[in-house]
Amino acid sequence: MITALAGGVGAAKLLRGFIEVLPPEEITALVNTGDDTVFHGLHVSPDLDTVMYTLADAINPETGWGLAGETWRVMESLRRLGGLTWFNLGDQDLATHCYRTQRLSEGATLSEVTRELARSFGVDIRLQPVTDDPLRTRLTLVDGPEVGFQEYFVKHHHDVAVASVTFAGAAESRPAPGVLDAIEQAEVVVVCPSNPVVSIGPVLAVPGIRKALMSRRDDAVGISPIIAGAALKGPADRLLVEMGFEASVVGVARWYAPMISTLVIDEADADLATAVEAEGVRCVVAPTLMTSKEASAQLARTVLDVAS
Ligand code: FO1
Repeated sequence: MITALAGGVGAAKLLRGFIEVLPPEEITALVNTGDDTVFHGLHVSPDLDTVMYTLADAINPETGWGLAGETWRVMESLRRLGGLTWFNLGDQDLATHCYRTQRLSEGATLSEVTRELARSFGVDIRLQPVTDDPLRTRLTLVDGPEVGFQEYFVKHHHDVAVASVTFAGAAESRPAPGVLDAIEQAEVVVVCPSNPVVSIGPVLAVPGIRKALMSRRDDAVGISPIIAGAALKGPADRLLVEMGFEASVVGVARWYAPMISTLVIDEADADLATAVEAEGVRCVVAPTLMTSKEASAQLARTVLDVAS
């Protein structure tokens, strides 16, 4: 049984690899909800949906989010109306948000709704929001304003300098039912190659999670989302530097050292293996670029081999 801490795209690809090598019922993904935002009155959960759509082989390959074969009639109509269109919601994807919002309004928890959606998409792993309580990543920009995650990531194309990151609601939030058990009972805990600051950061901000992870450090394996000093997708490298860490596998090792005993880094960073181990983290060098399902499956096998 493995428990994986997951953000968006990188985590989704690795989990897609894990379902090639393990029975899905042995996999629990604890997914970030700090990206969640209400658009047009609808509750959008980008990381939960990116993982779910990827595991269902339904992800939009062009964008890495939303659904394949998407149409955009609602967005086109909204544009004509002068509505909010900087955050693109495809017609099929909107159904997911309508369903989620309707069920939440009926009193269902985000965990329950996620289970129902995963079942509808034929996703058999345990897809688990880290908390059912409100959790919202907020970024204070160097030139002043505080913005929500999607404003930063999409509206500003994460191309603005960040002074600090906070997680609104974290202090009052509780791990969703079963989350702490999933960390305590896992044979292997995996920290997926997601953004350490704004994807894994919110997960660690939920009270109780960090402590539970630290108690499982010996069985916890991380995979670096940084290869050769850069993030594959998104602002992980920028944010690490802005938070005072190196944009390198050494910076990632330092960020995760309290929670993981092993860090898997790409062959491109083999020369930094010693520097990673100087952070008190065992270093394993392996191909980490997940350019295909087979590459994802191979990385999943590497993680399981390393952990055993
Ligand atoms: N990312 C964008 O860059 N532009 C978008 O218009 C956009 C829409 C969108 C809709 C649904 C969804 O689940 C994700 C979406 N994303 C979009 C990605 C989103 O910003 C994610 O939070 C990031 O991928 C980070 O995880």
